Amino acid sequence: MKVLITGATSGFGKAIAEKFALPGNELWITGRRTERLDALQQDLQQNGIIVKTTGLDVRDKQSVNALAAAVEQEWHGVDVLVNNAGLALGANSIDEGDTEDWDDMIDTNIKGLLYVTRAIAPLMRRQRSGHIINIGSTAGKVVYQNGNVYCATKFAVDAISQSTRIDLLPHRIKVTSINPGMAETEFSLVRFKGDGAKAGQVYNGFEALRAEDIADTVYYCATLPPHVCINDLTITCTQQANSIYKAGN
Ligand code: NDP
Ligand code: 8X3
Repeated sequence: MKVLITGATSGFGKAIAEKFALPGNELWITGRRTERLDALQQDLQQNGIIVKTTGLDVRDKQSVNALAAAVEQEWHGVDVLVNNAGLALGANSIDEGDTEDWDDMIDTNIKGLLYVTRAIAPLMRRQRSGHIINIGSTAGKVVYQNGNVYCATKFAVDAISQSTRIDLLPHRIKVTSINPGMAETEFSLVRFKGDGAKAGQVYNGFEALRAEDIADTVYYCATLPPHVCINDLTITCTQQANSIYKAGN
């Protein structure tokens, strides 16, 4: 299986790369922090896995198209695309939000995902197979206070997944949207701009999902028989019901 992953430098994306690092699979890992990509590549290659890396900011359309051209030249096709790169920035009331943060979230979570899909889907169409796995969120199912623009981007991912599935139906391309609840990755550290204490508080008092839980789920979806597609899957830790309802200890 040839697997292309965006945002593989930490959290879900890194765990997904590690999960798929099995004999017979080839990985193409991307993200902006290239030193992390190189370290992960070295780590996985020690086990004999072929891993390619590309420093990629999904907001940069030209870089995305260059990646797709390289993938076409070297792989000729892609079996699984995991559109994972994404982020939340800030958690403010709509009347107090930082519009720069809004731009970054919209450009990454919506437009970046679209650019990558637009560039890679034709390779799948040509081979008449493929699987696009979009990482959405419980925030794309139920909004929460101060989630406003982040939630909107994940609602957009939900809509894009649904319509991509319909558009690519004639080409035998699967589209799966995986919607995780709260998971302890670097997500909150990024959201709170490096404030570790604030980020840690988010997960205090309950056992959140781990990156490996999502990697296992992605792997399960990607290894079902060719005639089976999980369209939409919401996964939370046991102490969370949705974006709003959580149980403490
Ligand atoms: P992390 O912060 O640990 O990882 C985010 C990844 O996205 C990093 O590899 C980062 O790489 C990459 N990324 C961010 N911006 C860009 C960009 N412009 N171009 C390319 N890559 C980028 O968080 P998670 O692993 O938790 O997040 C992964 C996805 O899961 C996101 O889409 C997030 O919205 C979603 N999610 C997270 C949940 C959680 O609670 N953790 C729950 C539900 C969904 P780099 O900075 O090196 O570019
Ligand atoms: C991340 C989950 O609840 O922090 O998508 O928005 S949440």
